[in-house]
Amino acid sequence: MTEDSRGGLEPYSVPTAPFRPGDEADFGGAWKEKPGDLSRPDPVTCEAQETHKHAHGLIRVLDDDHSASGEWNPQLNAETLIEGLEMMMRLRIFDDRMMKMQRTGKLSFYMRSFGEEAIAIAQTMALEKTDWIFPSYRQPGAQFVRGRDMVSMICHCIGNTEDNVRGRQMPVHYTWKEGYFISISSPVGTQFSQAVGVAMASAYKGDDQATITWLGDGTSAQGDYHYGLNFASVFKPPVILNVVNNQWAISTHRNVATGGDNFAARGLAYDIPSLRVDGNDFLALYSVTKWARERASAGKGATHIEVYTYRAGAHSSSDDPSRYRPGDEFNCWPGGDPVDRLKQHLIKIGAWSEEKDAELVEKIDSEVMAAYKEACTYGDLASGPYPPSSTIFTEVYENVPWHVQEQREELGV
Ligand SMILES: Cc1ncc(C[n+]2csc(CCOP(=O)(O)OP(=O)(O)O)c2C)c(N)n1
Ligand SMILES: [Mg+2]
Repeated sequence: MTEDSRGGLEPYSVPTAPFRPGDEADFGGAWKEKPGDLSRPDPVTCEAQETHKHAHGLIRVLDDDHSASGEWNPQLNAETLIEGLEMMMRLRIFDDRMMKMQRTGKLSFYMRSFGEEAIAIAQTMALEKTDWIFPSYRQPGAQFVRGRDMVSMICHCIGNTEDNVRGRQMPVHYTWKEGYFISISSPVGTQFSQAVGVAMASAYKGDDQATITWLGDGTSAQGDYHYGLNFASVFKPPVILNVVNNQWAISTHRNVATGGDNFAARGLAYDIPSLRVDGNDFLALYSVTKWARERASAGKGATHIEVYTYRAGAHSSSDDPSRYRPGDEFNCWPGGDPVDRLKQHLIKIGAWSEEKDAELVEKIDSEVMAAYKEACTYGDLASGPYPPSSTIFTEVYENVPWHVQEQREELGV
């Protein structure tokens, strides 16, 4: 019960966002949690109750001065870190180019990973190459880690003749069999229970394949999230369940998705070890995912992770965040910019420089531009060519049902 403005008691409360357009956003300054604060329990013997502090705190490795420390430091070599930085930069530049394509009518719709680049990239780098990936639309970066060709990704977004799903999916709803990367469904959240099911199948077959999946803060208010957690709790399959708390679900603030301030701790009620991690800290993300993967390999079941971050850009090309939040919120975010933080860390350890960084940006820029030009030779939204209409009817059913066959004949394709 909350007291209303008239002094009476209201039988419910309707949360609202802490800051609205015109307000000054204030997240309380630098993180209070420090890199060495939390121990790294043995992943094989760890029980859910031992992760109480990890679910309520924040696992960090990179400090505000860009040094790396604490038990969660994955001790990655500089080469691996530079690889991670390069993929994050590629994703950011790729996203910017795709948004320009959308704004000039060359593709219909787009969603950027801006501010969240470290998530899919660090977490996928911590996995084995044949682990299953069940992303939301905010983790296309996993495909860079698995080596997908950019031209093929752009062709999908356009839905042109070289689109590997022949225009059957919305842009950014990538699917890529060779990379074990499974397409999201547009109704958000379905990937959670699918991921748990696939992980159960891996365990049943005795494969050493784990499954990773992500959904957003807003989506975690749906039943699919809880069904997934419950099956994971009961059957203990090798699955890594991430809730990406980026503060917003389009225009709905994350405090409408959970009663508390915390998403990670909800996993404890399902008896699943639960961690909360700085989602803009490449090293911490890599480390928690390795930890979860070790549990999966040892047959210890699921790990639940809240990835704490901020959606720096608009929800999608159809959204205008200036309508519902202050324009400078991202600049106030204590987690900073994930790409810049890894870059600064590399500079600090003497493995990188501003000059090398500028060269890399230029190299990626021209790679993306070349991929974009090549993809457009297979067709763009404005002028085609498009996949033939007959593809509406092919590659879905092995035995085409009579009514679909009838529709195909009616269309005459
Ligand atoms: C079942 C369902 N309801 C609503 C929508 C429309 N929708 C698409 S994305 C989205 C917001 C999801 O926010 P969140 O889960 O926080 O993920 P984020 O976009 O922040 O990564 C909504 C409401 C949808 N696609 N499916
Ligand atoms: Mg969100």
